[in-house]
Amino acid sequence: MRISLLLVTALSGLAAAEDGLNAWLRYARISDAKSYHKRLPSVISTLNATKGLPVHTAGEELVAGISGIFGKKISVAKSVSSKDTTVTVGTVKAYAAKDAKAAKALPELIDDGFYLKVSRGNVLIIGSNERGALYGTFHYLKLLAQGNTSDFSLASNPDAPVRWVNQWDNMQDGGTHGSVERGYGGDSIFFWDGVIRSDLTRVSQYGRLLASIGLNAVIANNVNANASILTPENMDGLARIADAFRPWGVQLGVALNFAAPQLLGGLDSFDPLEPKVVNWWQGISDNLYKRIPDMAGYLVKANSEGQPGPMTYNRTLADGANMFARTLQPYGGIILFRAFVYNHQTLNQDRDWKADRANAAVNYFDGLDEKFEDNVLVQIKYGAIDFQVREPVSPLFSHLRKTGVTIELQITQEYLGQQAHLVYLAPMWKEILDFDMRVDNKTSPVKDIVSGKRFNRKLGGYAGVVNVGTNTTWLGAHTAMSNLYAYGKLAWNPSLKSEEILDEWTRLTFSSDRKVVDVLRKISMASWPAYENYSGNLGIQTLTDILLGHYGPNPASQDNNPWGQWTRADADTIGMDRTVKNGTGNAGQYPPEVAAMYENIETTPDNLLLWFHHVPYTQKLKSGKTVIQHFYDAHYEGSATAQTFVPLWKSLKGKIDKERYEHVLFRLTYQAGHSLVWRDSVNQFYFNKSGIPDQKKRVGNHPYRIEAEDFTLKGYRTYKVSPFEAASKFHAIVTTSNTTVGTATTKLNHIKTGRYDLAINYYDMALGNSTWEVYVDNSRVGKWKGDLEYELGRAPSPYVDGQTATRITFPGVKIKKGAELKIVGTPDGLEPAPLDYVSILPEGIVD
Ligand code: GCV
Repeated sequence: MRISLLLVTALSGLAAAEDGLNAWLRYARISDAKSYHKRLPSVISTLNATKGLPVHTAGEELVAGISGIFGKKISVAKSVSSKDTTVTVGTVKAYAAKDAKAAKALPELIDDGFYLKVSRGNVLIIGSNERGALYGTFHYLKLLAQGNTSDFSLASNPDAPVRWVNQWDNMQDGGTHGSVERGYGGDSIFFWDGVIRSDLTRVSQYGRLLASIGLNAVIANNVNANASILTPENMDGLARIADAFRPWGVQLGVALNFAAPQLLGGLDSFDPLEPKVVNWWQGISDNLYKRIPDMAGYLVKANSEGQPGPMTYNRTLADGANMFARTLQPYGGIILFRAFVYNHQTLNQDRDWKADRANAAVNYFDGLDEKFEDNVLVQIKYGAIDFQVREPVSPLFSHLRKTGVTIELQITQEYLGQQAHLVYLAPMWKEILDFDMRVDNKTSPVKDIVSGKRFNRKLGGYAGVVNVGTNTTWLGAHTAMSNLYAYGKLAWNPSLKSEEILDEWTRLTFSSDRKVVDVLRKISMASWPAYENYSGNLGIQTLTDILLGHYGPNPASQDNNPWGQWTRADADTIGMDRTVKNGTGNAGQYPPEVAAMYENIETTPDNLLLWFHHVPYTQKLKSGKTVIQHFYDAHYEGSATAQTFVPLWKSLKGKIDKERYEHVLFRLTYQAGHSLVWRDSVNQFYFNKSGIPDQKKRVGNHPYRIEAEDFTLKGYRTYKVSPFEAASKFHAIVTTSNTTVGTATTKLNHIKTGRYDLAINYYDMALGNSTWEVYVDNSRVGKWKGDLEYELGRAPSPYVDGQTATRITFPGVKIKKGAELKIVGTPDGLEPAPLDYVSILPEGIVD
């Protein structure tokens, strides 16, 4: 009963406003809908459907889809006459029971695969299993939603069996980084106040989205796991989550805290070789499977970033993983054991030129390949460090031959703009998946290592850190959902092209209008290169604040701490020397052909130059530019590209519903402003460090700017910003107290009378909601509030820094020569209405 209620709620959401909840499954009415009716089936026949299982769900989804897209009411029939055009859905087994001969003639299907045939209104959707039948149904509905009713047939099989989602949801708000660690779309849809939520409607809706892109399991709780997930009450709650997912063919898995036997079980040890510990875990697995017979398995982060693990007892990582694996074997479960193992406390950049976090995974896992149980998969982040804007593929992919692996991708944009910047990630993932590791000098693309093909392994696949939340947009921004869509699509078929995935997503999410598809393609395909250009290029990593929110610029934070995301930048040189000859030896962890390429500066691609080599700023790139000039130029180019997103999106006005049009416009406008913050911070930082001027004389030279500290101040005072580069000319102004209203005035004697874009750079901290008003000759041009912490889900910051720096622009303001410009800042809470500068920009100029 509970399950069917959830289903009804999920499906009835279809008619809701365009708030993003239905993402790409809107089933929006197609134009000229009636003209399709005769080409559509008139009844649905579900073979052997059981309520609460995917074939039954498929029937309901077909009813909802065909009614939504075409306004045609069809229903699931008990019996079907030969006169009806029918959509038949079921498993191979059920189909064979009905028509053994026809079932024999089906193409080969592996687990989760499906066969789909459309023939003059008759449709056959046969899955290798229930899940496959649902996947085939979604495939058919996606075609219908794009107006495609043509006859065709297709057999589709997944490239890899493991296509999982990892959510980093804490049991409690205020856990590591809030309710969802590195989540920018609101609170957890699973947990609240230490327990599983009673209303799991959103979980069911999430299951629907995941099933529609072929994803088959979810770890709902954070890898930084709280042992309390395993209390009997929470195990019951987990069973309810599994119930909510089951109709969608999505299995549930659990992230474990290695020390749970001690933390929760009251044992005096969590040594994986101690029988009492092993028994304790066996009891946990038994109890979980009693409640969730189809549980997918476990995810474990051990001996990393403060998490406990087997090495606490001088046991190997394999000893740890195998302990869990054996408890799962009676039930067919698997364990994903993370390769993200490193010590964040002992690395020392001053003492040891050869210290390197990028070496950790291979160092820890070497020698263990033969030792893992068959149901252990090692889960490897795509790069050797941590989800940076560009990293070489993790060398560990080439070391494990016997052990299955999953590649960990991050859909939530932790280091990549936190959904406040649009960054379409499929092109980056494609580069990684297509990268040829040349193991044994043979073709070895990462996608074939991951799927298991390259080393003949049965198990392997994908784990995507998604981190949706209660926001109706799921990820915090409508456009960020193209990344989730692309993740599912690539996990099913990594050979798809980024553009084709995107176009399909756009048509389903927004509109099939050619212009809409073109504009989203233009913006999205330009977005990763732009972000790389303005946030950290040449393989230097995302130059963000790694000690605080991982969001805004702060290059200095990379170095001089044990986190190991170093740049080793000094006055003359920059980059990590990872060569074998002279550096950390990391290049040597790759198979010989790749190692040779990275060892040699001549053959290292420019976009990874500073990942592998420590060079002077004056080092010439293959383009002929110096490293430092490339930095300057790239930051200008990247942020210039981000400016184009706004007019491109505006050209779609009227073609997108108002709610989503405004939502996306707001974010793209913000991104355009914040990309300038990135540009100026990083450029100022390296100009200051190297002392080498920009050949094009842009860096540090902004003729349209008036620094806030140069205004006449009343109730405001000058404030030295830290890090210095987060403010133009290193200073901002703040109100003299948090109850004093500040006024900053200046005379615009240097401009000609005319229309200008008035751009104001200010800081919106998470400590209050200051208000600013701007006047020209006492006439108010605008007023705004510092409430971005509610509008954007990105990590909040209480500081005047690169995370909070932002821009607001008032376009086309008429200003007379000699006019008085006045800004009034009213502090709120502890936010002192900070201001950095004002730019009076002639039309067409952005600076
Ligand atoms: C879940 C990075 C993130 C952490 C995350 C960790 C991991 O360090 O910043 O939030 O913790 O990776 O993947 O385990």
